[in-house]
Amino acid sequence: MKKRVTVVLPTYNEKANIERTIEKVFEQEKDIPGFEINIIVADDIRSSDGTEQIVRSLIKKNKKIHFIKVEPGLGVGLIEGHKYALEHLSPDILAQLDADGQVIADVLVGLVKAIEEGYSLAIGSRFIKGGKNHLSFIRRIFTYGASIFCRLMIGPWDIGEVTNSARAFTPELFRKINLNRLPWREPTFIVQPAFLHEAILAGAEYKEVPLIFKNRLEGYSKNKVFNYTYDVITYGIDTRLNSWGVHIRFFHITRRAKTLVKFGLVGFVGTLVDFVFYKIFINSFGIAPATAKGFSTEIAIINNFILNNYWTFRYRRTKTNIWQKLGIFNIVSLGGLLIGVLIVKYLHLTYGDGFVNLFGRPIAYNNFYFFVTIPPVMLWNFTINHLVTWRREEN
Ligand SMILES: Nc1nc2c(ncn2[C@@H]2O[C@H](COP(=O)(O)OP(=O)(O)OP(=O)(O)O)[C@@H](O)[C@H]2O)c(=O)[nH]1
Ligand SMILES: [Mg+2]
Repeated sequence: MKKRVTVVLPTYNEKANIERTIEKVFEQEKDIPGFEINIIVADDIRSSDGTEQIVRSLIKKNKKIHFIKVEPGLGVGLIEGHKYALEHLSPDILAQLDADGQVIADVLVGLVKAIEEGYSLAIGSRFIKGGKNHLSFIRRIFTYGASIFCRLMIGPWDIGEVTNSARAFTPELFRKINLNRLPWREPTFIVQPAFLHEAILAGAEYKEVPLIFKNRLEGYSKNKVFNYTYDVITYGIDTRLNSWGVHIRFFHITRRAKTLVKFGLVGFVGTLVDFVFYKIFINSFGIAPATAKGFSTEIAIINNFILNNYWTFRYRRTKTNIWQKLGIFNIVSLGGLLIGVLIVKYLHLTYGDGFVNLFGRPIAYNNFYFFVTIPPVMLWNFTINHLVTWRREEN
């Protein structure tokens, strides 16, 4: 009876590479006698280039290939892939590789052998003898920078490679890893260093084996180096704080803060839209300030909904569809609209129409009425939309 190693290949638009990668992986079977290879392609639901069709046609000829569709994010692809393997394939070793042909597939042989030697985690590494990194200069700087930073902040010092997916581990180790703490659902590559960290906390005995990393064969990179840097730094700080006993979920907060920053920018644009229409309604149509504010805000609401849905909260999986969200967003924003209208009404009743001279120019009171409404309305909007409209689906 042969032992089985399952290899997860996460894909996101890899039609140009997936077939060759699968072939190369199966070719390694001859160098790991006693093992049978099974492949799980974990294809991102956003993949639209026909990766799925290619894999499905390969599956017809080869039952050792499996296919799952997964939610966005590299971490989701990897973790769901391993979960699938554990549920359906009774693997002896879990492995994972990039699907774009960048890693020379023979690393798999080294990975499997390390597990056979008794290690519970094998790491494909560009940092040890025999390993190579053929990326562009900028990307190499990132690889080195991330490595040094993670060794210092997260540890352990003796692991060089933290940012590559080429790894193998035992099912026992995988089951011990605290997936609730691992930010694997975040659509960022942080899962690579974070998984390593959690594996070590779970008691992994590790070994690095040489990995040769080329430039990708075809297709385009999904690695957003800037975002990745942000995440590596905040994750590193998070783990360091935790090791000092400061449990403030720094990584989580700074990732959420990204959302808050985006929401703030949308709010800013919306406020400009609101203000422009508010002034047009007052000056060109002679509409009273409070009424003008009501109409201009509704226009801004629609503007903000579109921006938030397709940008700020783009990756949020919610239980509601877009029309329900638009409805909820509108109801929620009506709260903000009401707050705005009441404030303008109150100020208008109290102070009336008038002008102040600012830098030699007369500025209408209604401008100030408008600006007073911004902070309370923003606060209301963010809180409620965060908690209600784009409420994360619970699992
Ligand atoms: N399922 C899934 N797979 C992904 C996602 N992002 C990347 N991948 C796959 O993960 C692997 C690594 O992604 P790459 O874009 O090659 O990242 P990289 O190797 O750091 O960048 P390059 O050097 O430019 O290729 C590839 O097989 C991708 O198709 C994702 O969001 N979901
Ligand atoms: Mg790649």
